[in-house]
Amino acid sequence: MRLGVASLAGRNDIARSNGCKPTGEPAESRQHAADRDGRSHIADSILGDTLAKRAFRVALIKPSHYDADGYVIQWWRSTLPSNSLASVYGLIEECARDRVLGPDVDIEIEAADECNTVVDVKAVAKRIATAGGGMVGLIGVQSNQFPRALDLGRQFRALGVPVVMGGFHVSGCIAMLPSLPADLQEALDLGIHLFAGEAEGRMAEVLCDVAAGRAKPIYKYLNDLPEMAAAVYPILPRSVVTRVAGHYSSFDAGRGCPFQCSFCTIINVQGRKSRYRTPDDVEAIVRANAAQNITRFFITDDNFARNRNWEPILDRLIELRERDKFNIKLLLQVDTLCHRIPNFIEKAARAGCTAIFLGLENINPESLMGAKKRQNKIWEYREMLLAWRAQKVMTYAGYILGFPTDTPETIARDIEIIKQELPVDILEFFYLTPLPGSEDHKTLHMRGVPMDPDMNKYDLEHACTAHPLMSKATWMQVYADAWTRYYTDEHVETIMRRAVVSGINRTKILDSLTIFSGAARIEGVHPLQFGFLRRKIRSQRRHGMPVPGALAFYPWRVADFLKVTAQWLRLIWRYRRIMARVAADPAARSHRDEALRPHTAGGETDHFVEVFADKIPHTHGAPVRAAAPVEASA
Ligand code: B12
Ligand code: SF4
Repeated sequence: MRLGVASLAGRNDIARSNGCKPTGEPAESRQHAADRDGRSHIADSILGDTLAKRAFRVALIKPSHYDADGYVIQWWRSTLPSNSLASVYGLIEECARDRVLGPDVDIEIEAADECNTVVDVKAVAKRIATAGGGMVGLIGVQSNQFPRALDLGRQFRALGVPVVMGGFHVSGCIAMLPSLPADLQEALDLGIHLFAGEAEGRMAEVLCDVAAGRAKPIYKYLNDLPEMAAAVYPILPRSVVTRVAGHYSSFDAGRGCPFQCSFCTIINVQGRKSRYRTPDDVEAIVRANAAQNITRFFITDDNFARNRNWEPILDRLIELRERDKFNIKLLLQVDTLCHRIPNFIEKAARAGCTAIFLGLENINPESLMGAKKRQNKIWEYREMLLAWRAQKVMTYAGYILGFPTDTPETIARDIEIIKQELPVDILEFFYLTPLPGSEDHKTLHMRGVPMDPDMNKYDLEHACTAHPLMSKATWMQVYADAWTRYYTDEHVETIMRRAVVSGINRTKILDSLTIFSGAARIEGVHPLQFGFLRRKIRSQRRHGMPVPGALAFYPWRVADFLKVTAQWLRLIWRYRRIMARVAADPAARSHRDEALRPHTAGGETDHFVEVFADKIPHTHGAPVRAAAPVEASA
């Protein structure tokens, strides 16, 4: 029997008998190559006898990506939730509620974030077959996750399972490039359907098409961005959320950012106009999660400060916290001008914000201007960071290495300046990367400048194109050195002292320092991808890499595990001792240093701003330029 065709034909029946509107081509012409070609016997046995059932099972998988050895980066517990997964889960749940495949067809859903769950491809395919049909959705696939997503898609296609893939790689490439890149074409050749744009209001169409065996190769909705008000909201079952340490869930309170940073993909996919959820929707999200005993949220807006509805949303969250006693804790992403918005920081803290991510990106105005990040005004950094600190909110700042004028010396100097003069807690480093979907990527692509063809490396932890002043080896060394330079024991102690005197939660700062200091250096992964207890599955190796024999793999894995665990234990022990010393020191409660010096708003210029005085353009509000640059302190 021709399995995949049979299963699609079966769904065809479901879709037709239940009124999904047909959209064109005859079913046979729409079968992708992989359907027409021979398929494995497993597929035959899996999908064989199940067509009579009236259920359609959707397996949502958020792919991870590969480490340098070709093993999937996954953990017993991850540290950050996937909002893409929650968003798409909410949309499929809506389709299930609305019975979009007909009154007699149950839509069953399962969801897995590969960062914290090992995906058993055959078992998933079997569950889909047992249900009577369905599909796999590869969710929120970023460029660095595309090779892994393709490998998963390849395996599911070989078993005859329909696969649809969405996310920033698909959307970014289709939004910015004049033609389809080879990797997206490879996905199409495997019979994987691609979805570009946002799926709110479009998911029923996709499900109906897949169920009817008439899914389009590409769904393109990039020029038609859905409104967020009253849109279906992100949600995940508790069993999925609890696989994230700290049981954080997520939602986006809005999309779109007005700025124009040239390395950013977001503006080219989600647009520059602020689209936002209503306070009622946000309350509904909080209540739905609280009903599952989940009250911690990562609000994933790239820039919550530019969400035009930030104030009524925060007011509602404050009400839920203070009046209804929901123990809400928030993690927000904001920009470096947010302190200028009256009441923003104070209200964020009252709404439960305990930590923020912000894109400091660099302290050299020349680099910021070059990347069109004009809104980052370094002479306001200290005031902004102190404003968050005054509210006991911890700050995580992203710092990009590899702007055109960066050299090992300037980077070393700048990190020392930050340590001494800026009251930021956690600094995380990234390579400047031409991410598909960004203006930078498009420019290099159009000019034919070589870029690494391996998308797995577009994780901001690899040098993906040449730097004008540093060789690749030097740039890599600079990246490795940056972590070591910032997270010295001495500076870790200073950050702890600053936290104690500012009343920032000690456990939180200790845990974050440990993770951000160790993730890149011990595990070889960026802290944003970190989790607890690394898993390496022998058989889940990158396509094309040999699966090692058990006798070679397990002894290596045990040695690897013991080495890494010993390194972690040493780091944990060291940092705990430092914190104990700081906590016991009465002087810590009155600690002062240059970074904590109160900002008087009296027009004074910070020392580091003077260092860059000749690079600051004549922008409104910039301090008066000093005659000559002052010697840096590093
Ligand atoms: C939250 C977030 C994270 C979180 C969680 C990941 C997640 N996807 O939720 C964390 C912190 C883990 C993370 C990490 C990283 N991230 Co991130 N992240 C984001 C952020 C801010 C929001 C994601 C989100 O929820 N978007 C909203 C959802 C609804 O949009 P969506 O994912 O596109 O999904 C919609 C459509 O694409 C479509 N869709 C998606 N999947 C599917 C599947 C099917 C079947 C269908 C029909 C439709 C469909 O429907 C969805 C609903 O409309 C985005 C920026 C952004 N604005 O999206 C960056 C972003 C996705 N991250 C990015 C990057 C680079 C990273 C990192 C590599 C490094 C870093 N500095 O952040 C790491 C590595 C992650 C890893 N390997 O796991 C880039 C990716 C660019 C690219 N070309 O790949 C983005 C775009 C930001 C940027 N710098 O430009 N990230
Ligand atoms: S501020 Fe952030 S989201 Fe906005 S354009 Fe710049 S990098 Fe992108």
